[in-house]
Amino acid sequence: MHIDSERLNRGLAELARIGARPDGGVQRLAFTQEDLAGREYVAGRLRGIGLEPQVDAIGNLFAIRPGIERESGRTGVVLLGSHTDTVGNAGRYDGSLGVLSALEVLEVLQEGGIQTRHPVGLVSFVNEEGVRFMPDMMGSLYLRGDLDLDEVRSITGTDGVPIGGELDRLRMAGTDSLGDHPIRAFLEVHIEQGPELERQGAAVGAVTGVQGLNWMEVSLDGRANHAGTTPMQDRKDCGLLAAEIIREVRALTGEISGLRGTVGRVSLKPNLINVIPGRATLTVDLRHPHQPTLESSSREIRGRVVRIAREHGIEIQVRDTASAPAVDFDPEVVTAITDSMAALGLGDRRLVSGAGHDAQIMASAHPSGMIFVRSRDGVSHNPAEYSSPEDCAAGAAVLLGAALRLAELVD
Ligand code: HGY
Ligand code: MN
Ligand code: MN
Repeated sequence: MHIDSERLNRGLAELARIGARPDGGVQRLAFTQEDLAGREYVAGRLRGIGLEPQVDAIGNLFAIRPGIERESGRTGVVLLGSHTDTVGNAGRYDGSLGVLSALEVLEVLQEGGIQTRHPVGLVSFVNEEGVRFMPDMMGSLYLRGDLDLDEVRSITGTDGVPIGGELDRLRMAGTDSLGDHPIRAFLEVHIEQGPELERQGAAVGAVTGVQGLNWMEVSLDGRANHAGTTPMQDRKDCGLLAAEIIREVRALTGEISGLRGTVGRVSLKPNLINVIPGRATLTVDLRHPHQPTLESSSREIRGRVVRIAREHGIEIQVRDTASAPAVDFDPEVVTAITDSMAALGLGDRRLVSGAGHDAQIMASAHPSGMIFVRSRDGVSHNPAEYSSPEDCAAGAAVLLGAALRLAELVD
């Protein structure tokens, strides 16, 4: 029983054509036509192997292949998957590799008529990236019950559009419910998006946990004024304050070991050459593997930016927009992964994820784990994102082995 590398990598190329950009990147922002087309591609592939795709009320796509045991409290679905939505101008592997690896495992089971004790399923979560609609990891948060349907539908995007309107416009919502199925374990294949596996010369690694993340949105309200007539000391310049906040985030990362801080989005208003920015909105993304340190760092940066704004005489609002605590993955699931790696002669590398993932959300409700695939130069969220066909196939092969261990192959 082997995965078909050519089929897996052909799928990556086909999916990358959906939302393809002239520079070789891909863009399928959540709840857009491209996002829907990507999900319909996966649904079509599921039908092609005789599995009925199902969709829940916010667009999570899933399919379940029955085991020989009826689902009950004692058994549950070994769920495999990730996401197919992307950031802006993304690469073609982030998320897609996990969904297509899950599809490949199901295809191997179907074509081999393989029987497992427990059901095996695929999920493609909506809006993992959270770049248009926050919070990120929205599909898995909804499955976990952190968000209800009305909450999700009322969330407005950076473009002011509500999710409910997009779901209706795209007819992307369904009436099925993944939450009706007990889940035995969740497994996610994902590119590492960092430099560790490449540094260690390893194609794949078992992920032992994920660092925590906190997102904030900072809104500044100063005073637009004439760039030529306004004396420097009389200005309430939100552009200057935004720059000082960016510096302060970087400074804090120099004071706290292991803290990563990013100001990824800055928008100035009115954003015109001869007008002092009267308003500004910026995002702060903080990450740390030790949850108490992440929390104290978030409090610290919040206090600092409020103090700096006061010194400028500028109004400031800081809003928490997403948080995913640091998690450790389930030892039984990690062992199923490392046993599968060993059986394939793929080493025994273990690592903590720097990026957030749906598995991080799933881990607090179900035994979960992740398999990382080497990223060339550690680059991601960039059209230059690349993992070799061999490494992608290795990731899917480890997934097959781990899934069979958890779903219990029936001879
Ligand atoms: O932000 C992240 O870590 C993930 O790519 N959503
Ligand atoms: Mn991802
Ligand atoms: Mn991502």
